[in-house]
Amino acid sequence: MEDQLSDEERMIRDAAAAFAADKLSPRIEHAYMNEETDPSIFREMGAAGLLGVTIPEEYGGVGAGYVSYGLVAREVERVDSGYRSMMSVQSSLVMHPIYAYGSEEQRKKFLPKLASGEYIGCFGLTEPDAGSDPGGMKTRADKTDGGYRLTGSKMWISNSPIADVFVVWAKSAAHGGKIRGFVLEKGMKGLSAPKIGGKLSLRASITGEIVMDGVEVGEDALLPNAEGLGGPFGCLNRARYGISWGAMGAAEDCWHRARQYGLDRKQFDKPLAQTQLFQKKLADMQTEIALGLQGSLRVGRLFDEGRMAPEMISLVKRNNCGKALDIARQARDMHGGNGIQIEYHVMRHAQNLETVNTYEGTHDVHALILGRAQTGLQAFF
Ligand code: TGC
Ligand code: FAD
Repeated sequence: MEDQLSDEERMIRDAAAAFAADKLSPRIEHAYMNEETDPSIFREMGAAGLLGVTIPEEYGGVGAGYVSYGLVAREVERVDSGYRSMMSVQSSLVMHPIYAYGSEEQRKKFLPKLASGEYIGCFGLTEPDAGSDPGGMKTRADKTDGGYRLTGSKMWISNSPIADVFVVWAKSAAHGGKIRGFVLEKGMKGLSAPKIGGKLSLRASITGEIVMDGVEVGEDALLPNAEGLGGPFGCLNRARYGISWGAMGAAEDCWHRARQYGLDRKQFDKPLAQTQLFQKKLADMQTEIALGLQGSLRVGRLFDEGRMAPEMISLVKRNNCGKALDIARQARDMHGGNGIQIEYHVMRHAQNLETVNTYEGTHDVHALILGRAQTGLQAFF
Protein backbone atom coordinates (compact mmCIF):
# COMPACT_ATOMS: atom_id res chain seq x y z
CA MET A 1 0.00 0.00 0.00
CA GLU A 2 2.71 2.45 1.03
CA ASP A 3 4.60 1.99 -2.24
CA GLN A 4 1.45 2.62 -4.26
CA LEU A 5 0.90 6.12 -2.88
CA SER A 6 2.39 9.33 -4.21
CA ASP A 7 4.38 11.72 -2.00
CA GLU A 8 1.42 14.11 -1.92
CA GLU A 9 -0.97 11.32 -0.89
CA ARG A 10 1.36 10.22 1.89
CA MET A 11 1.68 13.80 3.11
CA ILE A 12 -2.11 14.28 3.24
CA ARG A 13 -2.51 10.89 4.92
CA ASP A 14 0.12 11.71 7.54
CA ALA A 15 -1.47 15.09 8.27
CA ALA A 16 -4.86 13.40 8.76
CA ALA A 17 -3.30 10.75 11.02
CA ALA A 18 -1.62 13.42 13.16
CA PHE A 19 -4.88 15.38 13.40
CA ALA A 20 -6.82 12.25 14.37
CA ALA A 21 -4.30 11.33 17.07
CA ASP A 22 -3.96 14.87 18.49
CA LYS A 23 -7.48 16.25 18.21
CA LEU A 24 -9.93 13.36 17.90
CA SER A 25 -8.55 10.47 19.98
CA PRO A 26 -8.46 12.42 23.25
CA ARG A 27 -12.14 13.40 22.84
CA ILE A 28 -13.78 10.21 21.73
CA GLU A 29 -14.50 8.37 24.97
CA HIS A 30 -16.26 11.35 26.54
CA ALA A 31 -18.11 12.22 23.33
CA TYR A 32 -19.31 8.66 22.83
CA MET A 33 -20.38 8.04 26.43
CA ASN A 34 -22.23 11.35 26.62
CA GLU A 35 -23.62 11.36 23.07
CA GLU A 36 -21.97 14.74 22.51
CA THR A 37 -20.84 16.31 19.24
CA ASP A 38 -18.41 19.20 19.56
CA PRO A 39 -19.17 21.57 16.63
CA SER A 40 -15.70 23.13 16.93
CA ILE A 41 -14.33 19.92 15.39
CA PHE A 42 -15.49 21.22 12.00
CA ARG A 43 -13.31 24.34 12.28
CA GLU A 44 -10.38 22.23 13.46
CA MET A 45 -10.86 19.85 10.54
CA GLY A 46 -11.07 22.85 8.21
CA ALA A 47 -7.85 24.33 9.58
CA ALA A 48 -6.14 20.95 9.09
CA GLY A 49 -7.27 20.85 5.43
CA LEU A 50 -9.56 17.83 5.89
CA LEU A 51 -12.77 19.36 4.47
CA GLY A 52 -13.31 19.41 0.72
CA VAL A 53 -10.14 17.48 -0.12
CA THR A 54 -11.24 17.05 -3.76
CA ILE A 55 -12.72 20.57 -4.17
CA PRO A 56 -10.48 23.02 -6.12
CA GLU A 57 -8.36 25.41 -4.09
CA GLU A 58 -10.08 28.50 -5.51
CA TYR A 59 -13.16 27.50 -3.49
CA GLY A 60 -11.19 26.73 -0.34
CA GLY A 61 -10.64 23.02 -0.96
CA VAL A 62 -7.39 21.12 -1.24
CA GLY A 63 -7.66 20.23 -4.94
CA ALA A 64 -6.35 16.70 -4.32
CA GLY A 65 -7.61 13.41 -5.75
CA TYR A 66 -9.98 10.71 -4.54
CA VAL A 67 -7.21 8.46 -3.21
CA SER A 68 -6.20 11.31 -0.88
CA TYR A 69 -9.82 11.74 0.18
CA GLY A 70 -10.06 8.02 0.95
CA LEU A 71 -6.86 8.09 2.97
CA VAL A 72 -8.25 10.94 5.09
CA ALA A 73 -11.46 8.98 5.71
CA ARG A 74 -9.41 5.96 6.79
CA GLU A 75 -7.38 7.96 9.33
CA VAL A 76 -10.39 9.75 10.80
CA GLU A 77 -12.46 6.56 11.08
CA ARG A 78 -9.54 4.78 12.71
CA VAL A 79 -10.61 6.91 15.70
CA ASP A 80 -14.38 6.83 15.22
CA SER A 81 -16.92 6.33 12.42
CA GLY A 82 -18.93 9.29 13.73
CA TYR A 83 -16.05 11.70 13.16
CA ARG A 84 -15.60 10.36 9.62
CA SER A 85 -19.33 10.81 9.11
CA MET A 86 -19.07 14.50 10.06
CA MET A 87 -16.20 14.93 7.61
CA SER A 88 -17.65 12.98 4.73
CA VAL A 89 -21.11 14.56 4.87
CA GLN A 90 -19.50 18.01 4.77
CA SER A 91 -17.14 17.09 1.90
CA SER A 92 -19.05 14.66 -0.33
CA LEU A 93 -22.68 15.40 0.40
CA VAL A 94 -22.66 19.18 0.88
CA MET A 95 -19.57 20.68 -0.78
CA HIS A 96 -19.64 18.31 -3.76
CA PRO A 97 -23.24 19.06 -4.86
CA ILE A 98 -22.73 22.80 -4.44
CA TYR A 99 -19.54 22.54 -6.48
CA ALA A 100 -20.85 20.12 -9.12
CA TYR A 101 -24.46 21.31 -9.48
CA GLY A 102 -24.40 24.84 -8.09
CA SER A 103 -24.23 28.27 -9.74
CA GLU A 104 -21.03 30.30 -9.48
CA GLU A 105 -22.77 32.49 -6.88
CA GLN A 106 -23.68 29.45 -4.77
CA ARG A 107 -20.12 28.11 -5.01
CA LYS A 108 -18.61 31.41 -3.90
CA LYS A 109 -21.14 31.96 -1.15
CA PHE A 110 -20.93 28.55 0.52
CA LEU A 111 -17.80 26.59 -0.39
CA PRO A 112 -15.04 28.62 1.32
CA LYS A 113 -16.98 28.72 4.60
CA LEU A 114 -17.76 25.00 4.40
CA ALA A 115 -14.09 24.28 3.68
CA SER A 116 -12.97 26.24 6.73
CA GLY A 117 -15.63 24.65 8.94
CA GLU A 118 -17.19 28.03 9.70
CA TYR A 119 -20.36 26.59 8.17
CA ILE A 120 -21.56 23.09 9.01
CA GLY A 121 -23.53 21.28 6.32
CA CYS A 122 -26.04 18.43 6.13
CA PHE A 123 -27.67 16.40 3.36
CA GLY A 124 -31.35 15.52 3.46
CA LEU A 125 -32.41 12.63 1.24
CA THR A 126 -33.90 9.97 3.56
CA GLU A 127 -37.45 10.38 4.84
CA PRO A 128 -39.48 8.48 7.44
CA ASP A 129 -41.15 6.46 4.65
CA ALA A 130 -38.36 6.58 2.03
CA GLY A 131 -35.02 5.09 3.08
CA SER A 132 -33.69 2.49 0.66
CA ASP A 133 -36.17 3.82 -1.89
CA PRO A 134 -35.44 7.56 -2.02
CA GLY A 135 -37.47 7.84 -5.23
CA GLY A 136 -40.52 7.41 -2.95
CA MET A 137 -39.88 10.71 -1.18
CA LYS A 138 -42.84 12.92 -0.29
CA THR A 139 -41.02 16.24 0.20
CA ARG A 140 -42.21 18.67 -2.45
CA ALA A 141 -41.17 22.03 -3.80
CA ASP A 142 -44.13 24.10 -5.01
CA LYS A 143 -43.45 26.98 -7.39
CA THR A 144 -44.15 30.46 -6.03
CA ASP A 145 -43.78 33.87 -7.70
CA GLY A 146 -40.14 34.37 -6.79
CA GLY A 147 -39.00 30.83 -6.07
CA TYR A 148 -40.27 27.72 -4.24
CA ARG A 149 -42.08 26.61 -1.09
CA LEU A 150 -40.67 23.42 0.45
CA THR A 151 -42.82 21.09 2.51
CA GLY A 152 -41.86 17.73 4.01
CA SER A 153 -39.58 16.05 6.48
CA LYS A 154 -36.25 14.28 6.33
CA MET A 155 -35.15 11.60 8.80
CA TRP A 156 -31.77 10.37 10.09
CA ILE A 157 -29.79 13.36 8.90
CA SER A 158 -26.17 13.57 10.08
CA ASN A 159 -25.17 17.02 11.42
CA SER A 160 -28.67 18.53 10.91
CA PRO A 161 -29.28 19.91 14.45
CA ILE A 162 -26.05 21.94 14.28
CA ALA A 163 -26.11 22.71 10.54
CA ASP A 164 -25.95 26.13 8.91
CA VAL A 165 -26.42 24.82 5.36
CA PHE A 166 -28.98 22.18 4.34
CA VAL A 167 -28.75 20.46 0.94
CA VAL A 168 -32.23 18.93 0.57
CA TRP A 169 -33.88 16.96 -2.22
CA ALA A 170 -37.54 17.46 -3.15
CA LYS A 171 -39.96 16.63 -5.97
CA SER A 172 -40.76 19.72 -8.00
CA ALA A 173 -44.05 19.89 -9.94
CA ALA A 174 -42.62 22.79 -11.96
CA HIS A 175 -39.98 20.33 -13.25
CA GLY A 176 -42.40 17.53 -14.13
CA GLY A 177 -42.28 16.01 -10.64
CA LYS A 178 -38.53 15.42 -10.94
CA ILE A 179 -36.24 15.46 -7.91
CA ARG A 180 -34.34 18.73 -7.54
CA GLY A 181 -31.77 19.90 -4.98
CA PHE A 182 -32.11 23.04 -2.85
CA VAL A 183 -29.70 24.79 -0.50
CA LEU A 184 -31.47 26.02 2.63
CA GLU A 185 -29.96 28.06 5.42
CA LYS A 186 -30.38 27.96 9.18
CA GLY A 187 -32.93 30.46 10.43
CA MET A 188 -35.27 30.26 7.43
CA LYS A 189 -38.90 30.49 8.50
CA GLY A 190 -40.49 27.03 8.79
CA LEU A 191 -37.15 25.20 8.90
CA SER A 192 -36.19 23.19 11.99
CA ALA A 193 -33.88 20.27 12.73
CA PRO A 194 -34.67 18.43 15.96
CA LYS A 195 -32.11 15.99 17.31
CA ILE A 196 -32.77 12.25 17.28
CA GLY A 197 -31.65 11.04 20.71
CA GLY A 198 -31.07 7.57 22.10
CA LYS A 199 -28.77 6.17 19.43
CA LEU A 200 -26.68 3.19 20.51
CA SER A 201 -24.37 3.67 17.52
CA LEU A 202 -22.46 6.63 16.05
CA ARG A 203 -22.96 8.52 19.29
CA ALA A 204 -20.21 11.08 18.63
CA SER A 205 -21.98 12.28 15.48
CA ILE A 206 -25.20 14.19 15.99
CA THR A 207 -28.20 13.03 13.93
CA GLY A 208 -31.53 14.75 13.47
CA GLU A 209 -34.57 15.38 11.34
CA ILE A 210 -35.12 18.24 8.90
CA VAL A 211 -38.65 19.61 9.11
CA MET A 212 -39.74 21.93 6.29
CA ASP A 213 -43.05 23.54 7.08
CA GLY A 214 -43.63 25.67 3.99
CA VAL A 215 -40.08 27.05 3.78
CA GLU A 216 -40.09 29.88 1.22
CA VAL A 217 -36.91 30.23 -0.82
CA GLY A 218 -35.87 32.28 -3.82
CA GLU A 219 -34.87 30.88 -7.21
CA ASP A 220 -31.25 31.19 -6.03
CA ALA A 221 -31.74 28.28 -3.58
CA LEU A 222 -32.24 25.80 -6.44
CA LEU A 223 -29.18 23.81 -7.54
CA PRO A 224 -29.44 24.53 -11.27
CA ASN A 225 -27.41 21.65 -12.66
CA ALA A 226 -28.97 18.48 -11.24
CA GLU A 227 -32.27 16.86 -12.12
CA GLY A 228 -33.57 13.43 -11.07
CA LEU A 229 -32.11 10.87 -8.67
CA GLY A 230 -28.77 11.07 -10.47
CA GLY A 231 -28.19 14.32 -8.51
CA PRO A 232 -28.14 12.81 -5.01
CA PHE A 233 -26.56 9.58 -6.31
CA GLY A 234 -23.64 11.56 -7.74
CA CYS A 235 -22.95 12.72 -4.18
CA LEU A 236 -23.52 9.27 -2.70
CA ASN A 237 -20.96 7.74 -5.08
CA ARG A 238 -18.30 9.89 -3.43
CA ALA A 239 -19.43 9.39 0.15
CA ARG A 240 -19.85 5.62 -0.29
CA TYR A 241 -16.37 5.38 -1.78
CA GLY A 242 -14.93 7.30 1.22
CA ILE A 243 -16.81 5.00 3.59
CA SER A 244 -15.15 1.97 1.98
CA TRP A 245 -11.78 3.39 3.13
CA GLY A 246 -13.11 4.61 6.45
CA ALA A 247 -14.54 1.24 7.46
CA MET A 248 -11.12 -0.29 6.85
CA GLY A 249 -9.59 2.32 9.20
CA ALA A 250 -11.97 1.25 11.97
CA ALA A 251 -11.19 -2.40 11.20
CA GLU A 252 -7.44 -1.76 11.36
CA ASP A 253 -7.82 -0.18 14.78
CA CYS A 254 -9.73 -3.28 15.97
CA TRP A 255 -7.13 -5.63 14.46
CA HIS A 256 -4.18 -3.81 16.05
CA ARG A 257 -5.91 -3.65 19.42
CA ALA A 258 -6.81 -7.36 19.32
CA ARG A 259 -3.23 -8.29 18.44
CA GLN A 260 -1.83 -6.20 21.29
CA TYR A 261 -4.38 -7.54 23.74
CA GLY A 262 -3.46 -11.09 22.76
CA LEU A 263 0.23 -10.38 23.37
CA ASP A 264 -0.43 -8.78 26.78
CA ARG A 265 -3.08 -11.10 28.20
CA LYS A 266 -2.06 -14.50 29.55
CA GLN A 267 -4.39 -17.43 30.16
CA PHE A 268 -3.34 -21.05 30.77
CA ASP A 269 0.21 -19.68 31.41
CA LYS A 270 0.75 -18.29 27.92
CA PRO A 271 -0.27 -15.24 25.91
CA LEU A 272 -3.62 -15.54 24.16
CA ALA A 273 -1.72 -14.64 20.99
CA GLN A 274 0.14 -17.92 21.28
CA THR A 275 -2.98 -19.95 20.59
CA GLN A 276 -3.83 -21.16 17.13
CA LEU A 277 -7.41 -19.86 17.24
CA PHE A 278 -6.24 -16.36 18.16
CA GLN A 279 -3.65 -16.31 15.38
CA LYS A 280 -6.16 -17.57 12.82
CA LYS A 281 -8.48 -14.69 13.72
CA LEU A 282 -5.63 -12.19 13.34
CA ALA A 283 -4.69 -13.72 9.98
CA ASP A 284 -8.30 -13.44 8.78
CA MET A 285 -8.44 -9.79 9.86
CA GLN A 286 -5.16 -8.94 8.17
CA THR A 287 -6.26 -10.65 4.96
CA GLU A 288 -9.63 -8.91 4.71
CA ILE A 289 -8.10 -5.52 5.52
CA ALA A 290 -5.27 -5.90 3.00
CA LEU A 291 -7.71 -6.95 0.26
CA GLY A 292 -10.28 -4.31 1.20
CA LEU A 293 -7.73 -1.50 1.10
CA GLN A 294 -6.44 -2.65 -2.27
CA GLY A 295 -9.99 -2.68 -3.65
CA SER A 296 -10.64 0.87 -2.45
CA LEU A 297 -7.29 2.05 -3.74
CA ARG A 298 -8.05 0.65 -7.19
CA VAL A 299 -11.49 2.27 -7.28
CA GLY A 300 -9.89 5.53 -6.11
CA ARG A 301 -7.38 5.42 -8.95
CA LEU A 302 -10.19 4.78 -11.45
CA PHE A 303 -12.17 7.64 -9.87
CA ASP A 304 -9.21 9.98 -10.40
CA GLU A 305 -8.87 8.77 -14.00
CA GLY A 306 -12.61 9.30 -14.66
CA ARG A 307 -13.10 5.56 -15.24
CA MET A 308 -15.11 4.65 -12.14
CA ALA A 309 -18.47 2.86 -12.52
CA PRO A 310 -20.94 3.22 -9.63
CA GLU A 311 -21.18 -0.56 -9.26
CA MET A 312 -17.50 -0.66 -8.30
CA ILE A 313 -18.36 1.60 -5.40
CA SER A 314 -21.23 -0.65 -4.34
CA LEU A 315 -18.78 -3.56 -4.37
CA VAL A 316 -16.18 -1.94 -2.10
CA LYS A 317 -18.70 -0.16 0.15
CA ARG A 318 -20.61 -3.39 0.73
CA ASN A 319 -17.56 -5.61 1.14
CA ASN A 320 -15.53 -3.32 3.36
CA CYS A 321 -18.39 -2.37 5.67
CA GLY A 322 -19.50 -5.98 6.10
CA LYS A 323 -15.94 -7.19 6.68
CA ALA A 324 -15.15 -4.34 9.09
CA LEU A 325 -18.25 -5.17 11.12
CA ASP A 326 -17.20 -8.85 11.32
CA ILE A 327 -13.67 -7.84 12.37
CA ALA A 328 -14.93 -5.48 15.08
CA ARG A 329 -17.22 -8.18 16.48
CA GLN A 330 -14.32 -10.68 16.49
CA ALA A 331 -12.03 -8.15 18.18
CA ARG A 332 -14.68 -7.59 20.83
CA ASP A 333 -14.83 -11.32 21.48
CA MET A 334 -11.02 -11.63 21.61
CA HIS A 335 -10.94 -9.01 24.39
CA GLY A 336 -13.20 -11.15 26.59
CA GLY A 337 -15.02 -9.20 29.30
CA ASN A 338 -12.78 -6.17 28.82
CA GLY A 339 -14.11 -5.96 25.29
CA ILE A 340 -17.36 -4.42 26.46
CA GLN A 341 -15.59 -1.49 28.16
CA ILE A 342 -15.26 1.93 26.49
CA GLU A 343 -11.50 2.15 27.14
CA TYR A 344 -10.85 -0.90 24.96
CA HIS A 345 -12.60 0.79 22.01
CA VAL A 346 -13.53 -2.31 20.02
CA MET A 347 -17.19 -2.48 21.03
CA ARG A 348 -17.62 1.21 20.16
CA HIS A 349 -16.28 0.44 16.68
CA ALA A 350 -18.60 -2.56 16.37
CA GLN A 351 -21.62 -0.49 17.40
CA ASN A 352 -20.66 2.28 14.96
CA LEU A 353 -20.15 -0.14 12.10
CA GLU A 354 -23.76 -1.30 12.47
CA THR A 355 -24.74 2.15 11.18
CA VAL A 356 -21.97 2.31 8.59
CA ASN A 357 -23.20 -1.02 7.19
CA THR A 358 -26.70 0.48 6.93
CA TYR A 359 -26.38 4.08 5.78
CA GLU A 360 -25.50 5.17 2.27
CA GLY A 361 -27.26 2.05 0.97
CA THR A 362 -27.61 -1.02 3.17
CA HIS A 363 -25.45 -4.12 2.70
CA ASP A 364 -28.34 -5.86 0.95
CA VAL A 365 -29.28 -2.88 -1.24
CA HIS A 366 -25.72 -2.85 -2.61
CA ALA A 367 -26.06 -6.60 -3.29
CA LEU A 368 -29.17 -5.81 -5.32
CA ILE A 369 -27.35 -3.08 -7.24
CA LEU A 370 -24.63 -5.60 -8.13
CA GLY A 371 -27.22 -8.29 -8.90
CA ARG A 372 -29.02 -5.93 -11.26
CA ALA A 373 -25.78 -5.08 -13.03
CA GLN A 374 -24.94 -8.77 -13.53
CA THR A 375 -28.35 -9.99 -14.63
CA GLY A 376 -30.03 -6.93 -16.10
CA LEU A 377 -32.98 -7.71 -13.82
CA GLN A 378 -33.87 -5.35 -10.98
CA ALA A 379 -35.07 -7.14 -7.84
CA PHE A 380 -35.99 -4.08 -5.75
CA PHE A 381 -39.70 -4.32 -6.46
P1 TGC B 1 -32.54 3.84 -10.51
O1 TGC B 1 -33.61 3.62 -11.53
O2 TGC B 1 -31.52 2.81 -10.29
O3 TGC B 1 -31.79 5.23 -10.84
C1 TGC B 1 -32.51 6.46 -10.93
C2 TGC B 1 -31.62 7.45 -11.63
O4 TGC B 1 -30.42 7.64 -10.89
C3 TGC B 1 -29.28 7.24 -11.68
N1 TGC B 1 -28.37 6.52 -10.79
C4 TGC B 1 -27.12 6.93 -10.55
N2 TGC B 1 -26.42 7.97 -10.99
C5 TGC B 1 -25.16 8.13 -10.54
N3 TGC B 1 -24.61 7.27 -9.66
C6 TGC B 1 -25.28 6.22 -9.16
N4 TGC B 1 -24.74 5.42 -8.25
C7 TGC B 1 -26.61 6.01 -9.61
N5 TGC B 1 -27.56 5.08 -9.33
C8 TGC B 1 -28.62 5.40 -10.07
C9 TGC B 1 -29.85 6.34 -12.75
O5 TGC B 1 -29.02 6.32 -13.88
C10 TGC B 1 -31.18 6.99 -13.01
O6 TGC B 1 -30.96 8.14 -13.81
P2 TGC B 1 -32.08 8.63 -14.86
O7 TGC B 1 -31.47 9.82 -15.50
O8 TGC B 1 -32.30 7.47 -15.78
O9 TGC B 1 -33.30 8.97 -14.06
O10 TGC B 1 -33.28 4.22 -9.18
P3 TGC B 1 -34.09 3.31 -8.19
O11 TGC B 1 -35.16 4.16 -7.61
O12 TGC B 1 -34.49 2.01 -8.83
O13 TGC B 1 -32.93 3.09 -7.12
C11 TGC B 1 -32.75 1.92 -6.48
C12 TGC B 1 -31.52 1.95 -5.54
C13 TGC B 1 -31.75 0.91 -4.49
C14 TGC B 1 -30.29 1.64 -6.34
C15 TGC B 1 -31.30 3.31 -4.88
O14 TGC B 1 -32.45 3.92 -4.59
C16 TGC B 1 -30.36 3.27 -3.66
O15 TGC B 1 -29.15 3.31 -3.84
N6 TGC B 1 -30.91 3.25 -2.43
C17 TGC B 1 -30.11 3.45 -1.23
C18 TGC B 1 -30.42 4.82 -0.66
C19 TGC B 1 -29.22 5.48 -0.06
O16 TGC B 1 -28.08 5.15 -0.29
N7 TGC B 1 -29.49 6.47 0.75
C20 TGC B 1 -28.42 7.24 1.34
C21 TGC B 1 -28.94 8.44 2.07
S1 TGC B 1 -27.66 9.56 2.52
C22 TGC B 1 -26.87 8.84 3.78
O17 TGC B 1 -27.11 7.75 4.19
C23 TGC B 1 -25.82 9.67 4.38
S2 TGC B 1 -25.07 8.99 5.74
C24 TGC B 1 -23.69 9.92 5.70
C25 TGC B 1 -22.83 9.84 6.84
O18 TGC B 1 -23.25 10.18 7.97
O19 TGC B 1 -21.63 9.48 6.62
P1 FAD C 1 -35.20 0.48 5.06
O1 FAD C 1 -35.05 0.99 3.68
O2 FAD C 1 -36.57 0.45 5.65
O3 FAD C 1 -34.57 -0.97 5.13
C1 FAD C 1 -34.79 -1.86 6.23
C2 FAD C 1 -34.25 -3.25 5.85
O4 FAD C 1 -34.93 -3.72 4.66
C3 FAD C 1 -32.76 -3.26 5.49
O5 FAD C 1 -32.18 -4.45 5.94
C4 FAD C 1 -32.75 -3.23 3.97
O6 FAD C 1 -31.57 -3.81 3.42
C5 FAD C 1 -33.99 -4.06 3.66
N1 FAD C 1 -34.55 -3.74 2.34
C6 FAD C 1 -35.03 -2.54 1.90
N2 FAD C 1 -35.47 -2.65 0.63
C7 FAD C 1 -35.27 -3.94 0.26
C8 FAD C 1 -35.48 -4.67 -0.96
N3 FAD C 1 -36.02 -4.10 -2.04
N4 FAD C 1 -35.16 -5.97 -0.98
C9 FAD C 1 -34.60 -6.57 0.10
N5 FAD C 1 -34.35 -5.95 1.28
C10 FAD C 1 -34.68 -4.64 1.33
N6 FAD C 1 -29.79 9.75 5.27
C11 FAD C 1 -29.61 10.96 4.66
O7 FAD C 1 -30.30 11.30 3.71
N7 FAD C 1 -28.66 11.83 5.13
C12 FAD C 1 -27.87 11.55 6.20
O8 FAD C 1 -27.01 12.35 6.57
C13 FAD C 1 -28.05 10.28 6.86
N8 FAD C 1 -27.33 9.99 7.97
C14 FAD C 1 -27.64 8.87 8.69
C15 FAD C 1 -27.07 8.68 9.95
C16 FAD C 1 -27.43 7.58 10.72
C17 FAD C 1 -26.87 7.42 12.10
C18 FAD C 1 -28.33 6.62 10.20
C19 FAD C 1 -28.72 5.41 11.01
C20 FAD C 1 -28.89 6.80 8.96
C21 FAD C 1 -28.57 7.93 8.19
N9 FAD C 1 -29.21 8.19 6.97
C22 FAD C 1 -29.03 9.39 6.33
C23 FAD C 1 -30.27 7.30 6.49
C24 FAD C 1 -29.76 6.01 5.83
O9 FAD C 1 -29.25 6.27 4.56
C25 FAD C 1 -30.91 5.01 5.80
O10 FAD C 1 -31.11 4.57 7.13
C26 FAD C 1 -30.65 3.85 4.89
O11 FAD C 1 -30.61 4.27 3.53
C27 FAD C 1 -31.68 2.73 5.04
O12 FAD C 1 -32.98 3.24 5.00
P2 FAD C 1 -34.03 2.84 6.16
O13 FAD C 1 -33.40 3.12 7.47
O14 FAD C 1 -35.32 3.53 5.86
O15 FAD C 1 -34.21 1.29 6.05
